[in-house]
Amino acid sequence: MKRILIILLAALTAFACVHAPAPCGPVPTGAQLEWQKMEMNLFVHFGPNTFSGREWGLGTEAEDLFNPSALDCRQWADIARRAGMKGIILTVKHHDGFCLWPSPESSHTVRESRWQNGNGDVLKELSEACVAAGLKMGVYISPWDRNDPAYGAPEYNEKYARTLRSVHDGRYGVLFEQWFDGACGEGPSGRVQEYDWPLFHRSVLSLNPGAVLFSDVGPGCRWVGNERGLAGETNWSTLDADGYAPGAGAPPERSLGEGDEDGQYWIPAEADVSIRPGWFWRESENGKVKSVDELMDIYIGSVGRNALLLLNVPPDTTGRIHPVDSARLMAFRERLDRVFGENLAEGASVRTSSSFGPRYRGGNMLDDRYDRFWAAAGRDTCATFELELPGERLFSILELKEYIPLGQRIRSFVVEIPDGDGEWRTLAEGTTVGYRRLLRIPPVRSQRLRVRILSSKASPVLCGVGLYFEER
Ligand code: FUL
Repeated sequence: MKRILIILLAALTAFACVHAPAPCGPVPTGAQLEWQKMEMNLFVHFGPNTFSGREWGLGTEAEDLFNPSALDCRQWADIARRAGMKGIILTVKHHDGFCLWPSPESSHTVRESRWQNGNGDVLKELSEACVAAGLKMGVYISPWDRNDPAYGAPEYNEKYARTLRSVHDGRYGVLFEQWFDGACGEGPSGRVQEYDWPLFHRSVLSLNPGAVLFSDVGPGCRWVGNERGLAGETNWSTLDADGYAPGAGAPPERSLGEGDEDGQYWIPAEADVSIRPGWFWRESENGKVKSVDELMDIYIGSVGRNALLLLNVPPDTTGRIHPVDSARLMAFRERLDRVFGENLAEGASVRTSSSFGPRYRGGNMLDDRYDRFWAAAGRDTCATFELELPGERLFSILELKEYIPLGQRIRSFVVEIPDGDGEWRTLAEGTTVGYRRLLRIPPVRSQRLRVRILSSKASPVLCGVGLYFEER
């Protein structure tokens, strides 16, 4: 009898495991999923340009130009953490070639400068500050180098690969992202380098397999195609990257912003933008720091469109983030908390057109666990769900989250509320969802709301729904 019971139990468990929604198309790796969950990171442009006022250094600057009077990476990390960011990416080598760490591969580094008598190491200071603040750290190491005499010759590729290895070998901890910039110009010899991308990728991944590699075309994540921090209204995390390369060979701006619905690779978008007009700090731009309203539009247009936001806040010549920028970031955080602090859909009852089984009910969308989701029945690609809130609520943003380990599926949906006659009236329309979609809708007071998926590549799988009110 006991044996029969055990066999029955095993059969039931096996059935439950098999009877789960199947993935659709490419899916993220574990590292890509963790990366996407970071949502918003701090970008830090810092180096000789901070002192010269240039955007692209020439590579001929004296090392002594770099001399921050009161470098404070803990301040950067503290500000990033309080703003709600999860990581920091620092330009440890921009196009001028100057290295913010004593790179063994270069003679144009902090070691050759008078800053801290040549004993300083910004990368080390930042890695310690990130550990203390509980943040992840990533690096921007420009392949284009206007200082290195080898640039433009085949041996430069080897040298650059060694540079990558010397940063990713663990001495600065585990780095979550490697930023490969697309800009590629002439070096001191007047020649342009032909990059060996497979070598560069191998060099990082062999030592740091969890690193997400950024470039115009991934492979870990892709540039969003503009420097305004905005993804397409439609934004697929899949891309047809074959035949394309970073830089001049990149796909058109529109593909980068929107992805490709049937792209073969999972390469989600990263939206980079500066809080100031330039990437580097400049005294003359202290009055041009983006407003909270502008930052909010950027947030909705990036995080709210299935992209990761990489917001650049460049330190000044002291080596600290300027008070104007830090105050703006804190005000931005306050606004985010005010808008998203309370999910007005909480406590709602959820009715769905179908569900894949008892483990995949609509109510799962309202708990905070990412891995508990509503899955519609296998053929229900035009599924709907309806929320009945505990009372009337005023809201102006709808949030939807797809459970992306099963792929990105939804192509389009409509949002409806009942009118006075009990008929459903369309309030807004949306296209893709992805990891997180924030759709601004006309402010409305209602107790009921319906989302109708119009088209989906496979039955929808949603792990989150939210309603929020934003004063505008
Ligand atoms: C660009 C660079 O040329 C800019 O200087 C900046 O670093 C930006 C983030 O990427 O390609």
